[in-house]
Amino acid sequence: MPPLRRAVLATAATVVAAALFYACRSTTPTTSLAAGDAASRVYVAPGTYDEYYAFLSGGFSGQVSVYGLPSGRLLKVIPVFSQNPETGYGYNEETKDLLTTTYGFVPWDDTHHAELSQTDGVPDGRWLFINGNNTPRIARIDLTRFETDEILQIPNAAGGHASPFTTPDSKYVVSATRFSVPVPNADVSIDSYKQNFKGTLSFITANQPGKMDVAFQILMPGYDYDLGHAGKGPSDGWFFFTSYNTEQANTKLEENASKNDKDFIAAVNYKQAETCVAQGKAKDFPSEYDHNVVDSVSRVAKVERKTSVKMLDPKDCPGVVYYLPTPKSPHGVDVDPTGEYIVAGGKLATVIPVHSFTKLQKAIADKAFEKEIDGIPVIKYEAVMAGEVQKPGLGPLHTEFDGKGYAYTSMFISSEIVKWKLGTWEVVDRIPTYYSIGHLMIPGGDSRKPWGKYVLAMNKITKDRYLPTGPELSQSAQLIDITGDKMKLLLDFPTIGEPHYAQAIPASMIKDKQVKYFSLAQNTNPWVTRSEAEGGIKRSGKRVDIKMIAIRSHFAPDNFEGVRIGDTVYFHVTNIEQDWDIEHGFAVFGNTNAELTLNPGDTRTLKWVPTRVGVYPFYCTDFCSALHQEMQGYIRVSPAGSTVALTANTSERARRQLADAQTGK
Ligand code: K7E
Ligand code: CUA
Repeated sequence: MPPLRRAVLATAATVVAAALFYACRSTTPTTSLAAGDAASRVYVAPGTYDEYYAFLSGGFSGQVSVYGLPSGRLLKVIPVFSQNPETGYGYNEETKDLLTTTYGFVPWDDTHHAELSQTDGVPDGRWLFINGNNTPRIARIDLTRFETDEILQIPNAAGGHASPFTTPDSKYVVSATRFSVPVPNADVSIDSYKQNFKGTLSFITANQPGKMDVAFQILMPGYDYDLGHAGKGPSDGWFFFTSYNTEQANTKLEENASKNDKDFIAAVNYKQAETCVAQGKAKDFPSEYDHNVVDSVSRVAKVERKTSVKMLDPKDCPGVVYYLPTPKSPHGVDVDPTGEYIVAGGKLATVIPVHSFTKLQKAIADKAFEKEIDGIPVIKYEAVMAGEVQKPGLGPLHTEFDGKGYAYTSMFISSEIVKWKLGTWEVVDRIPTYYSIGHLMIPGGDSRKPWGKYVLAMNKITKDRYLPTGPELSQSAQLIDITGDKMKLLLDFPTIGEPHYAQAIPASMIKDKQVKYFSLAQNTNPWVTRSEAEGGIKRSGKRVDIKMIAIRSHFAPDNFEGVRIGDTVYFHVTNIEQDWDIEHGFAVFGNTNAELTLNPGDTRTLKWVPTRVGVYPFYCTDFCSALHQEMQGYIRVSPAGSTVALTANTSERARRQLADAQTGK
């Protein structure tokens, strides 16, 4: 959250003071930082598993990190929007195209919101979606492989922040523009903001792997659209987005976008939008965007360039959007498990405002509008407001639910989580966090049926919590028990990048569905090498393709000659192991690219442009066996125009190892 981050740095002293102030008023004793039985509550004995998978956004790392809860053990980093030399993601030829956009190859992005797919309003463990914030995109991660499979670029948008929140059936995930821009983007004066800048709300079809697309976009007034959540139960069919900067400032927003007492939640009736689109009321709007998909059979990513979207103007579709006045510069918008309450986090508000879906329906029927903006009726605050949580603390941002009638709101400025009761709006408990909490997460906590049990606080500042590591300290997550009346701190653990949102799901819903290896017989990578005999080297002009296998503990072939300066070499390496977790790696001396990590049964390709004459070793980078250090080979590079013959040999040693393996020695 860059703007708030900046604010933090500017007012660190105030923040700490506020945190202390609130801590003193807290009903939780702060002298004992953790619950007495905390150690046993988070202890996952060697050889046993965690109860939940937690998926944390990596913020400016661009990736997802997977932790076990309650232990806080890091299980994996899933590369998504940033290249990852650890695995070759975004470097190897098979995955590079996942990071292609209409702006070219984008090797980095900023991820904010991890969102599990849902069935009937409950996370189902099929996929994890996550947004790219800077160059707006949405990625789908397959949870049988923990791999990114698909990335869709969002056109006519800038800052894909309110994303990728899902409808209860994952028919759609959404993306909204945090930064309004000219739509279509054009060379105009920035001072013409009020005339020329627009927002868009995008609905992306999401329930078929490999087929994500922009179903339609809704053209909105030029505000900043910040976060969103779908309705559920009675409010199923609606989507809610917060907006700020309804002042439409284009400079010094910290002051100029903080003037209005209330900004808006946009309540979108997306079933109505579907109807209008079906009736031809949306315009075909020329828009270039890329859809990148990993082919499920060849496992090679491909780019498809799209050229148009359906753009719906609310003026042409009455009843599609209403504005709900909401104090003050709201950030999060969260819908409770019953689907009745819509909770906003007004960063600068002194209350937590809650809207009622029932009242919204009545206000629409009664036309209880105060005005209209660009065809969007603005509903009277009193007509839609269900209640306000009084004196919750300072800087409410995000709310999650435990499914037992309570809500938990993160308070950024006063650094705490506040627990309050839906319906009575009374604060019933509070617990300090260290420090400056952003998102918080309860397993299933934005769904129809939260699993409850824990709330995870994800904090921006960790001063005093961990061993110092130079000027920048780790960001921090804190696990808090919510099974009793009082919240209890159980555990601190550091995170990778900056966590914004996270989601968690019972391990039992994912762990037994894991792919253990890829079938070599079904590998349709065009450069697959299924056996030693299929390996070799081939020249086509200045392109040289090398096909080789990796198996414990050799490459074959492993000696190559006949490559010349001016050639581009592609190493196509197939790991022909057919067993779980038997990985190999591949790296070649002097390469300016990365290594390859090879899953069993997988083919990956590394591009190498040799620039100097000589003999270059390559080796396995993953310690795979007792003879891993023997898993090496050489490639000879001769001058341009050399007549050295193009050859690929399998070394004596490799042949011997193979013979030994075959005779079971
Ligand atoms: Cu509040 Cu990007 Cu969801 Cu960060 S955002 S905290
Ligand atoms: Cu293969 Cu080390």
